[in-house]
Amino acid sequence: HGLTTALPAALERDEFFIEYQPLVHLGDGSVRGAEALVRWLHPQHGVLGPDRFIPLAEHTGLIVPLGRWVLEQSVRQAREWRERHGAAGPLRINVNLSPCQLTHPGLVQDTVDILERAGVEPDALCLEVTESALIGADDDLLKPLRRLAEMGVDIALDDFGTGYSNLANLRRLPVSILKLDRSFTQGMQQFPADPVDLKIVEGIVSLAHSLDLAVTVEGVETGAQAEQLRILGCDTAQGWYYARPGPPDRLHDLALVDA
Ligand code: G
Ligand code: G
Ligand code: MN
Ligand code: NA
Repeated sequence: HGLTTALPAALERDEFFIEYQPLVHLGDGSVRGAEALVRWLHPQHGVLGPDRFIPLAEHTGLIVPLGRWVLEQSVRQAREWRERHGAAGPLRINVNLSPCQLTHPGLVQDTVDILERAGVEPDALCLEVTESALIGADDDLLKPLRRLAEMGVDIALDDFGTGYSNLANLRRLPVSILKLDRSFTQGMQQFPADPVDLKIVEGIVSLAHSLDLAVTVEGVETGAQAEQLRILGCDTAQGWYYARPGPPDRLHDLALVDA
């Protein structure tokens, strides 16, 4: 596969870049942070989204150095926002982790080093792991996540609700945030929303809060969705209604607007 063989050189030639999508507090609409989303500016094919190359990078193991690069860039960016943002409050950064990064022995130390080099406190960082990556996870897999969580790094369960995980299982995972999958948000398109969808989200939010987990909703595209999800008690939202993924300076500007 052409893209696969081009990946290592692309990392060396600095062809990857990161876009940031804001995370918005549903209660007051303020920007609280952003999710880092990697892209590849391919010399022939133009901008490629992660769906085009992350699976290839996972397959070849390049995801480990690529993931480390994404983490380093994102944490440095968070540092820059925090310096420029001043009184408006700290902006947090969410970074996606692949399952292969979880099993790589360097994860904890690399993360500690990256935070220290940038002078960023662990509680400014949230690592997103998909629900499916943690289904049936044994203690060896959870150990590095536990250590990161003990240091103050937030762990979010990404795409929650798509992996049919045992809800009772949530208790033993070192997660502090549930990211509710886009499919739930799509059920809120009409106002009022489908009563069954409302009940399901209401149930998830109440379970999450009773376990001390915050709820972030993805894929918010309209004000009506945002309003219904706010009424249901969701804490944070992300989606095109607020902003598409974009360059770091735009996030800074958005955050200043509501400062
Ligand atoms: O925003 P976009 O459509 O490009 O993101 C698609 C998917 O790619 C997201 O669900 C996200 O989980 C994944 N993704 C984006 N950036 C990264 C990354 O740096 N590492 C990993 N492992 N996945 C990412
Ligand atoms: O990690 P995750 O797979 O959740 O990454 C977010 C993905 O969802 C990215 O591909 C991003 O571009 C996409 N996305 C972000 N906001 C919206 C939205 O409001 N609607 C839709 N349909 N997709 C979105
Ligand atoms: Mn994510
Ligand atoms: Na997601």
